[in-house]
Amino acid sequence: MAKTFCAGCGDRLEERIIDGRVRLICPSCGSVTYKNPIPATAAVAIDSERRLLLVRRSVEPGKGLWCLPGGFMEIGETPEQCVLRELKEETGLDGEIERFIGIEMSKSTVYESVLVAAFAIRDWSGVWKAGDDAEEVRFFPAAELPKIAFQSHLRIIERVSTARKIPPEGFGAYVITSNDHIRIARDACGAGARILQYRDKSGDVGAMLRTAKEIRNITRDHGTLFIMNDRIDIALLAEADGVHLGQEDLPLAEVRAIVPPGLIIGLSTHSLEQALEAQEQGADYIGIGPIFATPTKADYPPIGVEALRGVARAVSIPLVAIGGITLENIDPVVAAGARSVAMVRGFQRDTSEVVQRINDLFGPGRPTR
Ligand code: TZP
Ligand code: MG
Repeated sequence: MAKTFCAGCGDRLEERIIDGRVRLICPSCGSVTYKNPIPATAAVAIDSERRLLLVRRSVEPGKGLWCLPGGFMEIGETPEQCVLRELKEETGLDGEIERFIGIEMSKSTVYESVLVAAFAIRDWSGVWKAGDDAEEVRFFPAAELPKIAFQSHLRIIERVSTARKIPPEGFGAYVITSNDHIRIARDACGAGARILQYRDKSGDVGAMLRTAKEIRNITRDHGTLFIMNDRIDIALLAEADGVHLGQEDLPLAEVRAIVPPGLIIGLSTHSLEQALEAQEQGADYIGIGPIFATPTKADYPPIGVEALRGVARAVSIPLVAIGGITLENIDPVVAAGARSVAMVRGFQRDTSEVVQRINDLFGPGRPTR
């Protein structure tokens, strides 16, 4: 849909450099025709099984591929009105705006450049029925998404999906900070840790927030996932990737309801029953332990590697073995099916070397569960 003719006098437009940019100008009347991205919206609706609502496109561009429900804004419409109208037209569903997710841009063969404002939708209801430029409506699990028509939609999905952030083969070394949190974060990230948890029981929340922000910068620079232990407020304020909850913290479902979609929620479990329950509740990963006796969690009886083997067989979500693990006793833990190993004391000294040694243990040829 290239702009070729002057909308005012119909003469053929010419390209000319104006203010350092290539502009389209009419040689007859001198008016400039500007090219701008076209504003559109996209809806992110997730069902109780955390599947994502997609529609299959019946028109170009991207005919036959899938995308988020959405479309172009009409004059006189707010972005919120637009996304709810498009949702209704394409899927038959009514919904409410939960929150603004963000803006992503797409290059388009037809429209040149599209600006997509994405909104999370809650309390959607009605009977799904494809309409308008959609020929099919379906909910997809995050791990089984079809080919997505637009780069902007893919990036929006990446923003809201936790499953896409978690490596299917596990994290390898799951580093938990203690004492000198910043130093451990720097060394661990520099050595290739894929995930780092900031665990601070000091109770000084002001100092914790400052440390969390610093750890956010370090982890971001290295592409390491940053998980905040216990504190949802600090996780959100420091823009962590996730929060790690214990059995005595706020219930997972309640936390899920107040955090942005895409925030990873991990849960500590201490038995097979708790692990299955955590999976059922929709935890993104589970910590299981203590495997061995540990002064770091002295009140909890160790569950042993046989119990770990049972849990590794029974659950399908990522599993992190924790508690009393050292480089000396890690082999049976790996053999029992752990694909990730978390330590507190174990990362206090020689952090870089220990991270590398543990990551190496999870290379090709490791035991599978
Ligand atoms: N949860 C279960 S055991 C444990 C936590 C936080 C502590 C692990 O610490 P260490 O020093 O690696 O034994
Ligand atoms: Mg805790």
